[in-house]
Amino acid sequence: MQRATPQDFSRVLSSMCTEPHPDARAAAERFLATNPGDPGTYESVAALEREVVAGLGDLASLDDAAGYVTSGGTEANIQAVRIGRNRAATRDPNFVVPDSAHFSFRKAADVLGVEMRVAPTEDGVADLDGVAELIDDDTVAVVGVAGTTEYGRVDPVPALVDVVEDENPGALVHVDAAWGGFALPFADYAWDFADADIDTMTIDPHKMGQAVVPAGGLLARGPELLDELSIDTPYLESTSQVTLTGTRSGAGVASAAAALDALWPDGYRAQYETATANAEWLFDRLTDMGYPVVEPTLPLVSADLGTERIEALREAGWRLSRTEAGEARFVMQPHVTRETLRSVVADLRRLE
Ligand code: 0PR
Repeated sequence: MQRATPQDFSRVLSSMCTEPHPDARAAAERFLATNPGDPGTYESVAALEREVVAGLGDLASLDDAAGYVTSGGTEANIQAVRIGRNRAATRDPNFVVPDSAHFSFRKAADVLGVEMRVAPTEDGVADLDGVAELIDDDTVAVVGVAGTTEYGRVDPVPALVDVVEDENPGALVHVDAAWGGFALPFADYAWDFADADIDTMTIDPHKMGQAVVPAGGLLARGPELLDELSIDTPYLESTSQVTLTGTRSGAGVASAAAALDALWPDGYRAQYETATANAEWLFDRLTDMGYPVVEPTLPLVSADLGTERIEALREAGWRLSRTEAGEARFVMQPHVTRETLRSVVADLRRLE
C-alpha cells in the first residue's frame, strides 16, 4: 500500500490550521493514547487540561477561568449556545448572530433546536441596531465574532454587551474568537473579559495557537456556566461530564499545553507582529496591482482577484479558497512567510 503524505504547508494560503510548534508535536505524540474524558484514570492529561484553560484565561484576562479543550471551534460554539439555552426558562429560545458568524452556529441551531436570528453587518462588523432589533425575551444568547472567518473583522464587543444589557440582560454573551483569540491580546483595539462582561468565549489552540488538531477551546466566566452542561456519568470515577464528546484527544490537550508553554506571550506576540506586517505588505501589493482588497484588521487579507485568476493560482498549486462574495482569502498563519507571499504575488503578476 502506498503511504499517503500529508499536506505540505508551503502553498497553503486559506487554512486556519498551521504547522504545529515542535514542542506541541512532541507532546501530542506522548499523549496519543490518553483520554481527558476520563480524568479519574488519566490524571496527568487532566492536569494539563487545567493548565490549558488557565493559559487561555491568561490570554483573555480571565482569572479562575472555567472551560475545557474542545474538538474545535464548532463544538465550543455549540456548547456556548447550549449553556444559554439550558440556563434560560423559555420554551421557545432564539439566539442572535451577525451575518459574518461561522456556519458552526447553524449546526448549533439545528442540533439544539434553538432558532438562529441573523443580524446584518456593516463594513464586516455586527450592526448593533440590527442586533438590538432581533433580541427579545426569548433570546438566550447573543454572539460577537472576534476575527471573522472571511475578513478577519472584530465586532465591537463592549458596545454589544451594552446592547444585550439594555435589551435582555439574561441572555448569554458569547464571543467567537476561534481564530482571533491568539491575536487579540496584542491588538491595540482589543478588549477581553476584563473590559467587557462576556460570559463565554471560543479560542482554538489548533488555529493560531500552533497546537495540533484537535484542540479547540471553550472559556466560561465561572464554573456555574459550565454546570449548565453537566451530565451524570454513573460508572466513572468522576461523577459528571460537561463535554459534548466522550472520549477525547489527549494529544490535542497536551499539545495545547506545550504550545502555550513555549509561546505565551513572547512567541505569540512575535507571530502576531510578523503576520500583521505581512498582511499590510500583501494589502499594499494587491492594491497597487489594482485589485479591490478588503482592508485587514486581524491578519487576514481578502482580495477580489477574479475567478479565473484564483483558478489559475490553484492550478499552480496554491491552496486558496474563496469568500461567499468570491474574494480570495489569504490567512496569515505562521507558515505563510514573506517569501511565500512574494512568490504568490510573482505568480499573480505573470497572469496579468
Ligand atoms: N469560528 C470561526 C470564526 C472559524 O473561523 C471557525 C473555523 C470555527 C468557528 C469552527 O472551528 P472548527 O473548524 O475548529 O470547528 N473556520 C475555518 C474556516 O472555515 C475552518 C477551517 C480550518 C477550514 C482549516 C479550512 C481549513 O483548512 O476557514
